[in-house]
This record gives sequence, C-alpha cells and structure tokens, in this order.
Amino acid sequence: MSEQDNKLNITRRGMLGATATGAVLAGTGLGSTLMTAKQASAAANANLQPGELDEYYGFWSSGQTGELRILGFPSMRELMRVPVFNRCSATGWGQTNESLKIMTDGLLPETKEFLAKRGMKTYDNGDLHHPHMSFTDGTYDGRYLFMNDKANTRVARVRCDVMKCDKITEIPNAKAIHGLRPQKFPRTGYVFANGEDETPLVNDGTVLDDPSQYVNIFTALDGDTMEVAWQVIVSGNLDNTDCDYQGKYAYSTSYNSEMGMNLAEMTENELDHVVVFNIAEIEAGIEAGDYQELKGVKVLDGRKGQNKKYTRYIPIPNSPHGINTAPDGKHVCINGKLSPTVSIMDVTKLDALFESDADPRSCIVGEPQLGLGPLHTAYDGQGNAFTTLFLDSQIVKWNIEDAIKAYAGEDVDPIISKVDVHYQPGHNSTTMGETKEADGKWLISMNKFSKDRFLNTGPLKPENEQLIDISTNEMKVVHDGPTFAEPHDSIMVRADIVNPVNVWDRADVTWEDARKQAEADGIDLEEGAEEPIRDGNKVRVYMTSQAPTFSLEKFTVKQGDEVTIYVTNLDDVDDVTHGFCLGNYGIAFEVAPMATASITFTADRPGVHWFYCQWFCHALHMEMRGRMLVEPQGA
Ligand code: CUK
Ligand code: CUA
Repeated sequence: MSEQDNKLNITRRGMLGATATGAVLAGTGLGSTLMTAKQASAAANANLQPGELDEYYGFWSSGQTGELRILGFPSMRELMRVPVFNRCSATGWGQTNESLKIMTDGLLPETKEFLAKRGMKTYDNGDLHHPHMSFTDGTYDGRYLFMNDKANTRVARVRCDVMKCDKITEIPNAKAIHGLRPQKFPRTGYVFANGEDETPLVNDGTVLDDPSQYVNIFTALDGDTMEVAWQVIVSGNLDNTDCDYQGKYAYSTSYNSEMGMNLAEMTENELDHVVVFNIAEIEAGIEAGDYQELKGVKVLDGRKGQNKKYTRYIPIPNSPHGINTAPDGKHVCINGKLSPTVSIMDVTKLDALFESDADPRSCIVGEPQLGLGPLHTAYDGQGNAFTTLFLDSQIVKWNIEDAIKAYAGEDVDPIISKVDVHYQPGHNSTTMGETKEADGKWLISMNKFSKDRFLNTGPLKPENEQLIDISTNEMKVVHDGPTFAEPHDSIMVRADIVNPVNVWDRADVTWEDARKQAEADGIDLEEGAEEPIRDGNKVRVYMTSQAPTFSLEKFTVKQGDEVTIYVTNLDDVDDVTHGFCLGNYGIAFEVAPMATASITFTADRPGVHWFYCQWFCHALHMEMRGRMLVEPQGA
C-alpha cells in the first residue's frame, strides 16, 4: 500500500469515527494530522493511568478452568473471575447452599443419581468456550451473559446486575454443548446451543458401536427460564453456531458431515456443511405435533432427506469451524479451517432456499482465499472482516464487498492487510463486533500458544491474547496479555451498557431458601440468633457480620450434628465483603455487602475450631474470628 493510500484510509477513518470538526478538517488535507493525534491518544488509552477506567467490559471464557472472567478493555486488566462450572476456594462456589442449588437444580435426574453414587452433588469441572450477552434489537442489552459447558453438556447464565451465575441447565439428549449464541432480534429470546459429539438418540447402552445410529442435536433454550424450548436432530455433527439479525434463522457449522469416528473418517469429505434452522417452521412443526418427546423435550427431526422445512444443508469447504454474522445484518462468514477460504452466506437468500428448494449453494455470494487455517471472523462495522489464520499465525483484514465482487468475476483483491500474531490464533473479537453497533476500534487475537513471548513458567505456558489497534488499515499489535487456561472466546461490550450494583438487594432471590428457613425458625436473617436452633440432630446457626465482628463469638454443637451456618453481611458499604472460613473443616465462602450465604456440613470433628473472616475488611480484620465448640459424642 502506498503512503498516499495510507493517508486516504486514515482520513476516511477520521471522518467515520469523528466529530464534525474532524470531518471538515479531513476534507482540507489537515485530516491526517488530526488523525495522527487521535491515533496517538487511542494507543495511549490502551495503557491506562492508575485510577483511569476502561471504555469496555471484556467478558472472557476460560475453557477448561470453567469460569467466566471480566476484563477491562483496552487495558486488558483482569477485573474479576466469576465461578460458573468450576469450584472456587475464595467465594465458596460449589460449597454454599446457594451455589449448590444453582449448580444442581438444572441437572438431569439420571445425572444426579450417577453423581450421588460417587458421593458428588454436581460435576467438579467444566469447559466454558463461548460467553455471549443477551440482545435486544440487535445489540447488547446488559441483562445476562450465557455460556456453554462442552465437558458436561450444560448452558449457564450469569446475571449482569450482580455478576453471579444464577442458572445452569444440563441439556438432555445432546452431547458436548459447544457452539452457543443468543438470539439477536427481536430479543433473547432463544439461546441456541449445539452438541458436538455424536451418540445414539437414546444413549442407554442398547446401541453402542454402531455410528449409523448416532445423531447430533441442536437445542434452543428459553433465555428467560433457561428451560429447553425445543431440539432438532441433524445429520452430521455440529460445531459453532450463530443467528441472524432478523430473528428468522440460526445456523451451525459441521466439520463431521461424514459422521466419522476417527480423524481420517472425519476429514474425508472435501465439503462439509452448514445447517440452517428455520425458526418459524420449527415452531410451526411443534405446534402441529411433528415431534417426539424425549426426556421431557420436544425433539423434531431435521435430518437430511426429511423433506421438511425445518433445515437446509449448505455444502461448505472443508471442515468449517467458526460462523459469524456481520453487523450489516446480511452477511455471514463461515471459516473454512482445512480450506483456506471463508464462505460468505447472504441471509437474504435463505428464504428462497426454504421456499423453492433452490440450489443450497445459491446463498453463498463470496469465498475469498485468505490464508491457512481460517477459524473465526470479527468485524469493524465498516464493511471489513478480520479472520484468524491458525496455521499462518496471522490476522487478515479483508473487505466483504470486494470479496463478493471477486466471486462474481471482478478483478479485485479483497485482502487489505495481514498482521503477525504470536502464535496460532483461535477466536478473535472486536469492540461491539457481534452487534449492529460494531465500532471498529480494537481487536483481540486469542492465541493458543505464547512460546517465547513471556518469562518461562515451566512446561505449562500461558496463552497470549494480543490487543490490536484496528483504527487504520495497518493493524498494529499494541499489547501482549498472558492468560491462564484456556480462554476460547470473548466479547467486548461498551461500558455504558453494563451497570452492576455495588451492594446486594436484601430482597434478592439468591437466598430465598435461607429466608424461608429463618422465617420457619422465627428468626430475622438481618438480626441473627444468639443461640443455635436445634431440630433433632440438625442445628442452624444464624450470624450476621459487620466489620470487624461476627454477631457470635462462639457457638456450640454436638459431634455428628448436621450444622447449617447462615451469615448475613450487614455492611451496606461498597467493597466491604466478609468471608466465613472454618479452619480444618474445609469450609470457606464469600459474603458480599448485604448478602446472605450459607453452608451445611456435619460437625464430625470434636474440639475447638476457629472460624474467621478471610476477606480483608477492616484494621481489625485479624480479630474478626470466633469459635465453634464441638462436644464429643456421648458427652
Ligand atoms: S472453538 Cu475454541 S478456538 Cu470452542 Cu469457539 Cu474456535
Ligand atoms: Cu470481615 Cu475480614
């Protein structure tokens, strides 16, 4: 690209992004000077000064760690970890009655039974790949975040007002929920989630090593109730999913149209496919009773050759992976993985596919060759796309309209520029990039390998997530960000959309069980009780916390009692979180301002056991402790 081109591009960018003055100056040739100053300030913004706030929230997956992470963006400072599918030593997620309720309520009955035999209440692990926010009218609405668990076939929801998980649903019939997207229009609505692994439809052991009887399942959940709305049986497996801006279609990639059971079989076909789901037809099918009920869910048959209007299969080269709808509301990029191409699907051509049985490939309007290993595509909202090239270790910036022209035979090169990333990128995401409000400021490249980019941490190394300035055509890597295992995907949301509270509302549903139990015991959670309430061998201890004391300095129980401890934090103050940690009982949890949390355990160790606040809350935090006295059996 010539220097002249560069200047022109910079100027155009100045006009798009800027104030009226910027636009006027751009026309006079002063624009590039102005833009240089603006760029300088953009780059400076990536390194925020102490006390400065970020412009965007970043919501990060953590793969096999199983949690959601919140980052500030563009500083890439990690702000918070929200435990979801994992256990958390700090917050007691997976220990407290409140978290266990969320982690177990949505499990299938057969899973509860299976885990109980292993002495477990819920799965200990998860594999969280895809966090996405709820939408209203094509953009984020700040209500919820939804995320998948590939490991144990679950979908979770995080409330954005308190940034805590409030629902986890195990998906019946499907296996290994991977791709996940909330409906964009008119609102979420449905949360689409697809299973990656093939199994018999009824997986009870009657069918084993007979892949001809295996299927894969596409699921729509109701984002408000987190219950499964319907499922569709498909041909081939399912990988990633997305949906349109019209509320008509969802679509998923399949890399195993072969239904192969090993690498050679799975990669045999030159063409795999994208399945398109016709939401209105599926709803009509359910209305008409064209389904079988399996594990309480209405399951439609959308396999090839059913001659129904639920699905269409579009051949795509070759083992496609990511699928991403552009902010223009029209184009969808399907990333070829084993093919160096990205296939551009035009969603306005999908109606014809369902109405007239047109050639399924008629909705493909472009297929640029971009480089080796295209996995995921992000957007700037100005007609450009950014695709990760896993094998080339690059991001390629390209123009969608130019790619369409080239496909139609015009002599144009859609590729604008490439930048090296370090190394092997999987997902990338741009600021507001999966909404109609994509703003083209920043891109994050989520690289699977960091190799030599950081001080050596031994054989296990962090990933490297690189911040790239995309405000000009020359993409510029401005920051390296190491992360622990193993974020796959992220979204960047304008900070004004996300407005969490500072202090819990005492009426919150999270501790409604505790409230009911306290009422039954004639206790006010906000006051606590001076003595434990005994009910046979069940003992309930009601405590409050107010820096730097617990309302009880000691309580006595008997060895073998089933003890429940409720702690209500009465500090109605920003950031005064307390904790409750019971030494040598393996018990610890967080109690944020004005929250109640509780835990139930058997007091089977006699003796003096100190409990303490493990969240530094006051100058006398060390003194914030007390004793549990456990009388030995027979005493
Ligand atoms: S998948 Cu990880 S790099 Cu699970 Cu979103 Cu593509
Ligand atoms: Cu309360 Cu530390």
